[in-house]
Amino acid sequence: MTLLETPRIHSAHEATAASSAPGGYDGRAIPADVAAWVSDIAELAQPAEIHWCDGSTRERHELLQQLVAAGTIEQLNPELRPYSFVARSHEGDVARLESRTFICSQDEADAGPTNNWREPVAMRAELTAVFRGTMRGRTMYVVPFSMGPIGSPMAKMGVQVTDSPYVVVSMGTMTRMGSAALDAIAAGADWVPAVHSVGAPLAPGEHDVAWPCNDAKYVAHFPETREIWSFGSAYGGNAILAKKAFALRIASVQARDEGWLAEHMLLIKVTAPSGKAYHLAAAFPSACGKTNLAMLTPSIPGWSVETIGDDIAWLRIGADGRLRAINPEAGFFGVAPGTSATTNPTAIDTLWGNTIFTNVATTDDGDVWWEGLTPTPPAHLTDWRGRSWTPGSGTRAAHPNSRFTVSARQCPSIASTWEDPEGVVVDAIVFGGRRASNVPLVVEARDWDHGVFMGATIASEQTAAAEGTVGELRRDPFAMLPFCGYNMGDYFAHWLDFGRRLRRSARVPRVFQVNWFRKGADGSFLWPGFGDNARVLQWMVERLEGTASADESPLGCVPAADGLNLDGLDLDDDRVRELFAVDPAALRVEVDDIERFFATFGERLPAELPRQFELLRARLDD
Ligand code: TSX
Ligand code: MN
Repeated sequence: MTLLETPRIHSAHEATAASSAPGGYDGRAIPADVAAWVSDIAELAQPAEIHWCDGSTRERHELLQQLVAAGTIEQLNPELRPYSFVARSHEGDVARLESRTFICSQDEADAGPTNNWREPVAMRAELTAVFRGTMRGRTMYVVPFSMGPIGSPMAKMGVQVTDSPYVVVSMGTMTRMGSAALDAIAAGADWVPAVHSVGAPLAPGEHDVAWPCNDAKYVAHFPETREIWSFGSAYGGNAILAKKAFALRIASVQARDEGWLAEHMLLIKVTAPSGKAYHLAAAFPSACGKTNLAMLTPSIPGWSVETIGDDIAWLRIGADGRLRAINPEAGFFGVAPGTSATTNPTAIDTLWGNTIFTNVATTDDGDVWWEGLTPTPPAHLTDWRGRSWTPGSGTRAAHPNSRFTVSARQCPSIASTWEDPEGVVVDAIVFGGRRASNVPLVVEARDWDHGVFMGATIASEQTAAAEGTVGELRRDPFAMLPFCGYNMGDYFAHWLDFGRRLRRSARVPRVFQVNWFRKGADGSFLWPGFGDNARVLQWMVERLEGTASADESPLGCVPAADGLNLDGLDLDDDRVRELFAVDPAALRVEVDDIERFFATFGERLPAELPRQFELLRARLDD
């Protein structure tokens, strides 16, 4: 292939970089395999320039200025929201695209029935055609990053190339990005290559648009060669490849092969009035209030919750035989609508400044607004599309999937241990979903395998984080349906095997299932949720300590009559009964549905799972 334009290689520190390129930048050595790969991608994508990102504050500042000049982002009023920006995306580039997310394993069965499979050679050919010349007229940024604290035995490296400076600044917030990560790679760490283009080459002299993207979109993963190729979108999960594509889809495959777990889980530290602390890892499908739980302000005196992570956890059996976890991310990419001083005051405090908002509305004085931020909207806004908006217009001011991108360091509830390279010890695992019926407020699994069954049978009513019909019940095992890079039958087997390994070592974490969203016969939520969820955390902690009593139900252990702390809550006994009611007839229908869902995995489904639903059927018939 011939190059139409020879890429010019430079970094934020151009003088040293240009002279040492491609062998080094900022006076550092570029690992030969990274340099060779970058050169191959440049030959294919034909960028006008190559910029090696060092992750410095100055570099970020220059990129932000450039994004303002390009009209991609707009600076908010610095007196109201210091050093913060709003991005308005293309109207067709607002969410993850599951229909365009591909797992390209050699054998279709290794992708499994929950993924879109593409034959790798064919997909490679298709992507090569799509990427040819895709970065013409643009700068290709090389973004070395670490998932997990650099130097942690649990961290993993990657290098993303992208032609979107918006993606670079997002990666800068969400990962440990820059020279230190490249140094770790130079020192011999494995790295995952991730190629990203917005798919909008610029002809000479062509004026750029504010949010370049392409109608044709791909988020392709090659699990066997550990590669990611993403095209056509600059939006969050499609483009910040360190997050869903790497830290979940590719990492889940690495985890299977290396004997650990890469999970769609928040991580919190819960401290009891006694001062004793416990760590919980909790999996919820997208937009179930995971970030709210990760930043919970308990309503009950003496209890505290601190944040380790809000979206992804990597779990491993430590040298001491205990389950340990890190948050591989460095920031929050949270859903804005519904976030308020009542639902999540900690998030509101986190967002005081240094935040990039995407697809929110803006106020006339240059601040942000979204549905749910205040009980009533301001009299006039500029909506997420950039149009004048007034209340009662019948449209939403902010996009339902609008986001904030902010460093975790800014979170007032961040735990001092959140970057502990050894991870925190996980005492309990929690599975949740958004369920109007059938699922009680909290149930404790009878043992690990029953817990795996709970994880495998998570279902949630659809929200706006992905395409799909809002309100529809979707089975979302382990909240990993869109994020598991291999056959989920094998994934269940891996969880069961992981439990066997935990049993051989020290202590097996307890497993719980929660549902904050159960509705009564009158259609209203039965549980106040939010800060009162700390009452459920209290019961879990007391179960761990062996002090809380429980009753057996067909679904598992539920709090005994006086087991759950309801002090100061105005919740009548009938409502509490409804919250924990087990309806055998309705559950039998659900078990049939689970059986049909499990059947889609065929012979890859481990026998333990059908055994678990037969045990459940037997308990329902008792
Ligand atoms: O995040 C939520 N959590 C977890 C909080 C730690 N949400 C918001 C979900 C959308 C992202 C909830 N919504 C929760 C919850 O526990 N519970 C509910 C349902 C609910 C909504 C409003 C009320 C009560 C429950 N309001 C009043 O009762 C006044
Ligand atoms: Mn998520």
